[in-house]
Amino acid sequence: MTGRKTVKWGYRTDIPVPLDADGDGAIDLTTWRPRGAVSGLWITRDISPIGWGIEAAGDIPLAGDFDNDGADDIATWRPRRTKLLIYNRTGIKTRLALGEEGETPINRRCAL
Ligand SMILES: [Ca+2]
Ligand SMILES: [Ca+2]
Repeated sequence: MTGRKTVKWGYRTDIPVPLDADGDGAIDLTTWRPRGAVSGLWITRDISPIGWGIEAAGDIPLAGDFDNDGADDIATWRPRRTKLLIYNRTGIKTRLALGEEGETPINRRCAL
């Protein structure tokens, strides 16, 4: 199989979240590591980990270019409060009302 390679990445409990962290158009290896009541860790290759989102609050990780700067931002959707909690790469935090309890957010990126 040419053009493919296998890379060992993260822990078994990590949640993969495909995103383009640097805006170069290529997906960067990223996972969200749930840590109970402590902020979950966003781990992207070659970028310092970022603590964002709380597993114990039921947060669901997702990513998208919410500020339209060309690079994907990290976010979690908190179903109990129906809030999207966004953390962009410059450290700006935004909370948006979104959806209804019982819904499931869909990440627009595809890992393929
Ligand atoms: Ca990239
Ligand atoms: Ca962005």
